[in-house]
Amino acid sequence: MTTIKSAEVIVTSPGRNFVTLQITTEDGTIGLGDATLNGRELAVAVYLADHVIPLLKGRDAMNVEDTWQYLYRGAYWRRGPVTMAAIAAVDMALWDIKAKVAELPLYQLLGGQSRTGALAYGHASGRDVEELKDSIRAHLELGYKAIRVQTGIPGLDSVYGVAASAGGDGDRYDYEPARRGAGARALPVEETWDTRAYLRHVPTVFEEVRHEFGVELPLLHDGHHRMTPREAAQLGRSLEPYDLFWLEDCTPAEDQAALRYVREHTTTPLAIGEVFNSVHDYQTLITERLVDYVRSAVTHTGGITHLKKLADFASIYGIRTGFHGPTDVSPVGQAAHLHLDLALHNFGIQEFMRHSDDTLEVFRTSYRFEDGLLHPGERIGLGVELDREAVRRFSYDPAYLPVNRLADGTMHDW
Ligand code: KDG
Ligand code: MG
Repeated sequence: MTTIKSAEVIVTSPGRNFVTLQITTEDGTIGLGDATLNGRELAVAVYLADHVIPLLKGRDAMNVEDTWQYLYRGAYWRRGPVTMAAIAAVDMALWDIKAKVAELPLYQLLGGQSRTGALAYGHASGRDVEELKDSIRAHLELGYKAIRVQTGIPGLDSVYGVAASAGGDGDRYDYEPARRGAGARALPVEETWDTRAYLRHVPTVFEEVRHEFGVELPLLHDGHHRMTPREAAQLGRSLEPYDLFWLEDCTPAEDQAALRYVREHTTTPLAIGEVFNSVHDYQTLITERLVDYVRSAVTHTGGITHLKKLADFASIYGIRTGFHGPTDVSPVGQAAHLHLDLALHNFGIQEFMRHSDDTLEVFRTSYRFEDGLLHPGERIGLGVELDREAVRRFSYDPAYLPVNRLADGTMHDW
């Protein structure tokens, strides 16, 4: 019997917070879904517990599409990160169950293997160029075949996304951007930002990196939504000689039309979408071919059902995927990405940061990283199991993403 018997929200914090939905059917099949929304975790946990779980009992777990539409249309209030993360968790869990019932790894239900593994990119960063080069070397030694390059900026104390720069609280800023400010209350860390200094410095860094590591290595860069269209066009142009794989999130993502200006002024490939939660957020970007890669995460874009629709829509316009895979997407969400990556024809690249050892104790995964490629493994379903004893060891610990201010104190975009 594949009728849903129960569903439970599990919040755990093995180094960072994760929200997981576990759905159990009458015959005891268990499905897992990731509902983690970095810095706003409890909003999704409550939405699931109070508004979604009561609707699930008695539904047939096999009807994945119908349940998706029921939760999306039934809410009346469409989209939004909280709603879409909650729907995503249900959707992932139901796909997990369906693949377990079929006794197949999930990618087999999504079309089977289009490739032997998914090209992954890792995160290299450094406070200065020497530290950055060391980080790139370390990633190459680990087997990475594509590398995201982030750098400290002279004159700025800390830069979001740069491991080891001092954060607003003076601690090392290892790559977990959600942290607490100083003091008893968990306020967001405040950082100072200077776009002109950034635009001056970044091309000089890519010059040195290309000089040292050659022209072949695929290099990526994340602008974290910090530029105006004109500034983004300037950066895109100044990076053209260094032949980037992509420039990510150059402008604030909600302004789709901004990418028209950027596109007209630079041939640097563009990627966007980690903060999007619906295929509708991409309508202009895709139909006008304003980007080269769609960056959604399965967790924040309504799950496997909706992400597959996005990928198929993008494929019609020759646009590829590059799903968002930082450590705030849990191993459950990352496993879902890998099954899609293996199956989708228009797969481009997969972001990959290894989760901490504590996290991997809580979430027992079957996926593997070998020679620069990720593979979801052959375990049936998503291939992730939750260790309930380990879950209990790590209780919720509030943390927020930092905010940026300009030198005059004004809040800055990202
Ligand atoms: O929660 C925010 C992070 O997921 C984000 O900062 C990571 O920009 C990011 C990336 O590209 O991985
Ligand atoms: Mg990003």
